[in-house]
Amino acid sequence: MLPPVVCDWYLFAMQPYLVSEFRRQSDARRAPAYQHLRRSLQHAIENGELTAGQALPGERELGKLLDLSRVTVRKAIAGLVADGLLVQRQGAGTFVAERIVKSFSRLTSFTDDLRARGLDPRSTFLERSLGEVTPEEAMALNLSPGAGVIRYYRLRTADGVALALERTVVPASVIAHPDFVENSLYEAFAKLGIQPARALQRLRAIAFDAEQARLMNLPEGAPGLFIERRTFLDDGRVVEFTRSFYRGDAYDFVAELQSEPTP
Ligand code: 16G
Repeated sequence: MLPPVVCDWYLFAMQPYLVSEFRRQSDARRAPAYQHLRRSLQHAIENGELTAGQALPGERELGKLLDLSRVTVRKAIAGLVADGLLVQRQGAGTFVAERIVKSFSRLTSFTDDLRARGLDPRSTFLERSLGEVTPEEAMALNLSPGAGVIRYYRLRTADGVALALERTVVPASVIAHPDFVENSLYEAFAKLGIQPARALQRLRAIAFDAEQARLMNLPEGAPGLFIERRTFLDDGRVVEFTRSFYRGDAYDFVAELQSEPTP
């Protein structure tokens, strides 16, 4: 008699991938086994072997498949849950996150966040210009009146779905020509050897106005998240002043909080 089918077909389909990826990770670097598994699962998500909403094999099956203890499997999964790539549902198991879970305390880019989920992030430039700093931008970027700035207004999509609108201002002393950013701002920074070190962010709820809703293909008044970010280099220079309007139904923002030490 055939054994009962306990897994969906894709779990079988992804097993050879996971086994060979786990071997590859283990051969490539010396690290604890849970880190190899964590990377292997992350790569499975990035490469679309596991997609949003799919269930992971149970801890026992994963352990058996890769010859790992349940403690090791649990540790790897806990790391991916903390990264927002996996979610655990009481009694139901572990799933690839459907909403984009974004850490409020990690300095990542739109491109980083979406690539980590196996999606294809793109920018459509609605505006791209060189101009003179406004008083408000000068305050945000610590620039003197008259300084040059590059302004971008981008529609951000992932696999063709609109997820955000972003208005970014960068000092012209950092990026000299508007065309230098092709798709990702942070990739352009990296090409210039610029490493964002920290950022200040504020977030509030908004409703998309008629024009934004049209661009995002949403009904007017759809809920959104407004996030303002000022990004600094190690030497204190501000390299970015961005106002992002993220889709409220697609993102969860998470932050790890610590209690104040008692004096
Ligand atoms: C994120 C940032 C935004 C930054 C952009 C760069 C938030 C809330 N905002 O959307 O400030 O400009 O990433 O992404 O995280 P890029 O490198 O893909 O252009």
